[in-house]
Amino acid sequence: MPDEERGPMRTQVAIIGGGPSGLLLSQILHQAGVDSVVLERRSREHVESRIRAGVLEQVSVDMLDRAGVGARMHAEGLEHDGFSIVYDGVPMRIDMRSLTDGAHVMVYGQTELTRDLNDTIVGRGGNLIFEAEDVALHDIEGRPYVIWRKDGAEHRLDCDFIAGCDGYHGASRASIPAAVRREYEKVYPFGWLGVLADVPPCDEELIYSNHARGFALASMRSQTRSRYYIQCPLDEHLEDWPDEKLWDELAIRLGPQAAARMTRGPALEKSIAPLRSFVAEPMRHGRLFLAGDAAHIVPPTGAKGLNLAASDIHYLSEGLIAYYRSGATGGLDSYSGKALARVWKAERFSWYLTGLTHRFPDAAPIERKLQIAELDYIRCSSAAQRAVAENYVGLPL
Ligand code: RFL
Ligand code: PHB
Repeated sequence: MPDEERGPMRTQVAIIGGGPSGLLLSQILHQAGVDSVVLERRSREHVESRIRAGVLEQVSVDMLDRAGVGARMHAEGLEHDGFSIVYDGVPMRIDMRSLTDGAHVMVYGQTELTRDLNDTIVGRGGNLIFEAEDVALHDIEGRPYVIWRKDGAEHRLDCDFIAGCDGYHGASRASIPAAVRREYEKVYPFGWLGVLADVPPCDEELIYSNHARGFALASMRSQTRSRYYIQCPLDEHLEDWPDEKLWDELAIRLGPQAAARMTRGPALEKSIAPLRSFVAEPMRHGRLFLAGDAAHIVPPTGAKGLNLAASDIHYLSEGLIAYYRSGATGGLDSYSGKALARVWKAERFSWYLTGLTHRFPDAAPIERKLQIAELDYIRCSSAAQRAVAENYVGLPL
């Protein structure tokens, strides 16, 4: 029977967007007996093939475990105790484990995490609708509902709350009236050109390099799959970076030690992403709650984007579950404030690490001197190293 004849669907929480935030929220709510429907604009194949983040903080790992989706991550993910920052050609290792109370990070691709969440939700017959077009949010200050189109038909979903998990370009943030929305933004004068290749990584740990030709990062997805990035101008074209030229550039920027251990291979994927710091406040309006990239963007230096999506979902799911258990609205009322307090600290760290490791085209000579002084200070101060490590492994919830 067509939906129009069945009447509108109903759920407790309508989740817009089936990226990491939306999927994780759906799973955590399900565990607590709260009903949700996820509306995702793209196909499952498209969502699972987007190459993005790769580093999970301990608090994100713990959340995925509690959500019951951590098994493959523990079997296939790589635990990292440290990373290096190279400048003036010499590596400086930040030993996260010894500088914190034994904390580490987990290298596990966003593609894999998304697949694990999709498998779990689809496997239990969860309500996850792909290829939902023209999603529109209505009456968010009253009795909310969502309208979308799929296969040529219009559908309607009535709900108690809407979770806007639809990323930076989604429909949710734009549904909050401009008069109550404050947006803070910084656009950096460069982007990252990323390459993925089925070759072993050049090191056991990540290397962030500040080089005269621009920043470079050596990262990985597994023992046999590497992910590298170089800083590039915003108007750079991928056609101008054939594989060999990119490997040559990485070898120069990462320094001779890494270059000697770097294995070259054909690129599986190449892409250019602009760098931006962005926060929209507040993260709640009426019965709409924003989470993840829908509310904030960090530059990728420090790998905080995906982790902030997870911490938003922690606070939001707590508020929603408490509401459905007892009718208490305290957790929902404090959501925006709690989430933003953590978001701004990660924004600060991502901006700081970007400033420390990149070459700014318009930097005055004094700014380069100050950058070197800051790096030298970190090299010789365990207090400064501890501050970097504490933020990199992730601040407590
Ligand atoms: P996502 O992953 O963007 O998911 C949002 C989902 O919503 C869907 N959508 C809609 N659905 C319905 N109706 C609409 N109108 C919709 N509009 C959009 C989208 O198809 C999508 O499936 O946001 P979420 O879930 O908040 O997760 C956030 C993370 O994905 C993000 O923070 C990180 O991937 C950021 N990020 C990186 N973070 C890192 O920590 N390390 C990285 O190396 C890294 N690389 C990246 C990145 C983000 C990138 N983007 C967004 C351009 C590289 C890129 C290219
Ligand atoms: C990645 O592997 O994609 C990655 C790792 C660390 C970062 C950013 C991206 O800071």
